[in-house]
Amino acid sequence: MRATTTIKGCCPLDCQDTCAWVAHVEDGKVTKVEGARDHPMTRGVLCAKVNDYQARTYAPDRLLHPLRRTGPKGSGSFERIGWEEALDAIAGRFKAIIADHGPGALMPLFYLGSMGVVQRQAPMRLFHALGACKLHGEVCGASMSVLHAEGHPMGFDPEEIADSRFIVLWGVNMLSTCHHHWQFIKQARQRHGTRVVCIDPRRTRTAEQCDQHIAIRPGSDAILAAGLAHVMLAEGLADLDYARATAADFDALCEQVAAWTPERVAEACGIDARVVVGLAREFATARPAVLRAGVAPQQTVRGEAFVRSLSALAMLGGHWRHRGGGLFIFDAPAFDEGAAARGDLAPGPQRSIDLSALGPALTDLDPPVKGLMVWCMNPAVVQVDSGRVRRGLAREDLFTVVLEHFMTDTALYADIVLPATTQLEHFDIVGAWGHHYLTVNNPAVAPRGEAKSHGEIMRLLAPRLGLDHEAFGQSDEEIAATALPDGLSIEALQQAGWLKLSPPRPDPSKSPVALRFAGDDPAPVTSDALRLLTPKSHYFLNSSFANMPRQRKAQGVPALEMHPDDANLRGLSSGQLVAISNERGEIRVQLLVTDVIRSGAVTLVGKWWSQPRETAALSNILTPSRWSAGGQPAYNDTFVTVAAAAPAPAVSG
Ligand SMILES: Nc1nc2c(c(=O)[nH]1)N[C@H]1C(S)=C(S)[C@@H](COP(=O)(O)OP(=O)(O)OC[C@H]3O[C@@H](n4cnc5c(=O)[nH]c(N)nc54)[C@H](O)[C@@H]3O)O[C@H]1N2
Ligand SMILES: Nc1nc2c(c(=O)[nH]1)N[C@H]1C(S)=C(S)[C@@H](COP(=O)(O)OP(=O)(O)OC[C@H]3O[C@@H](n4cnc5c(=O)[nH]c(N)nc54)[C@H](O)[C@@H]3O)O[C@H]1N2
Ligand code: SF4
Ligand SMILES: [Mo]
Repeated sequence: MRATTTIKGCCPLDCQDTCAWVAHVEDGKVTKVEGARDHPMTRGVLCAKVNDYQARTYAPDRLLHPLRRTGPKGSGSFERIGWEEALDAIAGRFKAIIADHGPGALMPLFYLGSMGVVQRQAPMRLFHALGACKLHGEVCGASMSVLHAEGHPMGFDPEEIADSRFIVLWGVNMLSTCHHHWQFIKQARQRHGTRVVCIDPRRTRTAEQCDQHIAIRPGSDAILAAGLAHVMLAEGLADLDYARATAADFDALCEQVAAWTPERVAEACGIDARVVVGLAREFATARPAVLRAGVAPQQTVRGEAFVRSLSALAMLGGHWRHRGGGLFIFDAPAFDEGAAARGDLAPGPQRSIDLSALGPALTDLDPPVKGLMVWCMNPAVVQVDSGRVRRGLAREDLFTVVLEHFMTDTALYADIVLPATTQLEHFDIVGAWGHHYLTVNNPAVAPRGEAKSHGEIMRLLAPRLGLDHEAFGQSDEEIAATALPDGLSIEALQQAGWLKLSPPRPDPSKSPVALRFAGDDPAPVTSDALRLLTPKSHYFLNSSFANMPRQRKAQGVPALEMHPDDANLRGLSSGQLVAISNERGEIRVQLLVTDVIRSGAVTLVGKWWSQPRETAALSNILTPSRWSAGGQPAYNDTFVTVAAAAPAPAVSG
């Protein structure tokens, strides 16, 4: 029998659950990863994306050596080079850019491909110390961050939801996107007979498990919220004392909802007026209710109106008074991830670029960005208006470095590609955006090939860039330690595996905030335009895993879901190839006629890559260069026409 050792680690992916795992190692190879049984969120199970994470580490198409571009940008022509050569080339080019254009011409770009503190923040030390650009903004939930910064509480310990008496899952597909939260819903149902309502234009696998599904017209959620408030005030169901204490402008609030009668709301939201009244009564009389909201409804030009309306509703109901009540969109353990980036190394003020607007950053900025380093993000697939992003990435005068596991659409545009370690091969600590545990990840095996951690890449680049501060000599463990709260050491965290670092439960009654209900109607729709929604897929994590055989097979092929009424109007039927188009471009996929999506909207699930050709479906070719006032990319303000497409002629040869 071969000896198996087990190593404690955790999932690095951008998901609310941050699962702890146990990696099983035989003969220096990870044979499986299992969810940690004793972790209060994970409880022994990983999700359908990650339960064979080792396959990602051992994938045959994994990047294992540095590469240099040899053909046109985007063409995929690269040659293998050594690390010395790659690092010298990057440092040489970065120094030349600084000499010619100043450090503000160098741009970092990273998001949440790994949520690890070291993988995310270590490279930022270089950019800060050089006085290069820094980043602000978010791709994902900029609206909730804006409201949070204003003082609106956005979450609490999700374990409390086991004691909620009424749960509204508002634009969240929990059973696909954060399924470890479902256990608390189950407990609430068992303990208290709690009813669960789902508000989503699509009948998701989550909606199917709820007591009621309200298939709202997308983009009209703030109006529904105003309608619920209208009924609560009209029927004397609001918690007026609490609302007066929390709202900076309570009378204005009442005025805003006066016109939103159930009938008017029903018309705007495409639902029944009785549903509005029923929901308002249940929500108002539960002690307490929780609004458990997701990300997609924020991803419009009016994202802040959505979040602000839900915050107002939770306060009007007085739900924050009780354990398990209030609004939950996100919450996180209390530690300071940003400290690991060492912003204090900056010699002076830095130019700051919105990380969610790479298209404008690369095509519009003056003075232009001349050097770009990307890690933990696949902007050529995930950013809005990806045609514009690609035009930027294709600029011959832009020098681009990409740190990656795979040859993604973004890596195809790189001048230099560096192979990064996976979570089984490096040390890191990982926070969460849906619970309060900070979890440690110990490396299970040595890196494959020549892959390196981002801490190591930082340590190797720093001296070449003339940076010699002690911050550049720190180990990955020391880099991680800079993010820990006072009194907590990496050793103590490693000993424990994970620690609950709960922030205090919010008490909105202590500091009034600006509550508002949005009054304006959702974007007008022309007769044949359909709203394109591009929600998360069950088997991919955004664009991650779209190249992995098991996950691809399980996800199937890209397909456009369309309601039978909309299909009949256009004479379209299931299985045929359709062209989805607007002024920015066109993509072609199979049609699936189904009533899982309400009429007026169509859904293309999943972030597919441009390769292989048979499953190419880059939905962000169609999404607009538009952001909410708070900087949220408006993925879901995408209007398209759909028509039959002749199949592309077969290529002979
Ligand atoms: N399996 C899987 N899990 C993931 C991810 C993934 O890609 N795959 N991604 C991770 C990330 S980065 C995030 S941000 C989270 C997101 O997690 P969620 O917020 O759950 O995911 P979304 O798919 O963005 O949106 C949720 C639901 O909102 C609905 N929706 C769309 N527009 C509207 C609207 O106008 N109103 C209402 N009420 N509903 C609307 C969609 O149909 C969808 O079912 O998931 C994380 N977890
Ligand atoms: N149309 C549309 N677009 C969307 C969305 C949508 O719903 N619809 N959702 C948006 C949302 S909510 C989000 S959060 C974004 C997500 O956008 P991204 O954060 O870009 O997420 P991924 O697509 O998973 O890409 C992450 C990349 O990081 C790489 N990676 C993972 N771990 C590491 C590591 O340790 N080191 C390095 N160097 N690389 C690593 C992965 O291989 C992957 O290519 O997409 C957004 N884009
Ligand atoms: S993606 Fe989310 S649910 Fe899946 S293993 Fe990672 S943290 Fe857990
Ligand atoms: Mo996200």
